[in-house]
Amino acid sequence: MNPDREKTVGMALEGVRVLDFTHVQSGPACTQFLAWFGADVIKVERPGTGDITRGQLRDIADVDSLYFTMLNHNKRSITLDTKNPAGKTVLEELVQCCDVLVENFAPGVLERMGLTWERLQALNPRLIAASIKGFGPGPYEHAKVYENVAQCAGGSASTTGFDDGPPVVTGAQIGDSGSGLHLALGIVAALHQRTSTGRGQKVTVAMQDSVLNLCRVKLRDQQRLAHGPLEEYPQYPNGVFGSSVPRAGNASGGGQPGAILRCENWETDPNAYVYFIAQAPVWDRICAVINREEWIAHPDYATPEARLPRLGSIFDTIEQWTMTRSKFEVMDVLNAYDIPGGPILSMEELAAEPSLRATGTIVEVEHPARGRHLSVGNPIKLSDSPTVVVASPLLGEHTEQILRDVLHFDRDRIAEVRSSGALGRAAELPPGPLHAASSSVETRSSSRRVR
Ligand code: CAO
Repeated sequence: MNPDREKTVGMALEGVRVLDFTHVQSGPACTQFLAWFGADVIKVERPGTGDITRGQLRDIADVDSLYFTMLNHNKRSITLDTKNPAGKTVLEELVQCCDVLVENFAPGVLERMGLTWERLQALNPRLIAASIKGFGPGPYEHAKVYENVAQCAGGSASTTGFDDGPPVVTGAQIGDSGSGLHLALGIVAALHQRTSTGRGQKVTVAMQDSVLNLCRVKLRDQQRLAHGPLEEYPQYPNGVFGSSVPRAGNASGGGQPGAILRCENWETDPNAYVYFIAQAPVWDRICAVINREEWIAHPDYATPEARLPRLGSIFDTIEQWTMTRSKFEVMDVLNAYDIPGGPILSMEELAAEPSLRATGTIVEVEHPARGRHLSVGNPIKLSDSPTVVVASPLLGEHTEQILRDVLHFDRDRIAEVRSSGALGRAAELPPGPLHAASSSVETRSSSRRVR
């Protein structure tokens, strides 16, 4: 790890310093994971505007958007105009004292800044240079890519939705945050390999590849299709299968038939539904619950094969039962019988869910400008490296601190860089509580993390 980094213990990635040259969602999601695990993540931002998401989808005027605050926890921010010669020099000095550089600019941007792989290696042979692009080498390698493009190009959209409708993109950000997660794993692997080789390496993730990886079971089904119809798909046995995997609606992809079924009050509540899995080993219990004991031994229903052509009417019958109860009452019964299923939970319900707050998956964070807001905390729980979620930095909040403590600039050097215009204006902290961030798991009484 970085030799001049002070020795600290307690977090999995303590001692790792990351030059975070990311923006929008995919890259920031990656570096947020690294920061949650204890890496010192230094976010380099353009003076004046910073990461474009600071100003996107704003709910409060002149305050960093939730889009930004929820993807940039636990980081420090330095403003640096990397097109200014003095700013570029500072950037290169940062490269020299970081373990990892992470970027997700459009193809060619880093090279236009002069930071080719060769230059990066010359500056710091131990550097791990990690990048997200929309596509890997191929026909679209120069394309700029956003979430939904990746979902479409990676096979998710063509396999999501209903057979009689158009392709559908999912609300889960599998292109952006999914790619960030893949990149974070690559970085951790490269850090581990460096401990034996002493060398850095390039880590690249294409959003198309990440989405395809998450759609792995659909490529499985594409190959199964060559050997006959996909019997667990709703198209079986009466529909027509073409040459590629069709959209399967809400049918389970896991080999057990499943469906989303209405519950009590579905007419007025758009989320009054449960996901019901007609798992073969508990078929007799399902029959008991819905008062259809005669199905247990009936030749039309007793085996999974016999049930397949009747799944539509079987789920209609089960739904007659689920519609008599709330989704939570249905869940109580299913859990009592060990029948797999899940309530359709709205964002409103998730935000209020006590168990998610207790584990720190939903956290309340105090931000100096916006006050208290909800965020999704670290979903990966390490018993020896618990995450404390800290508010995202204000634009350039740590500029001077980083120049002084990381690059060891003296007053004169800081003044010189500032007068060049490379740093922009220093950020002003608003009055009020200082940056205290807390989660329901662990509350930090100290203000901002001091490094
Ligand atoms: N100082 C000065 N200039 C800076 C700077 C700084 N601190 N930081 C960035 N810049 C400049 C870059 O040098 C570049 O300028 P040039 O084009 O003149 O070289 C520009 O800002 C950034 O360019 P960009 O093309 O990356 O940004 P964009 O808004 O046009 O495109 C995006 C955004 C996301 C489509 C593109 O970055 C991309 O395709 N990234 C890879 C895929 C990806 O991660 N997509 C997910 C985005 S989340 O939905």
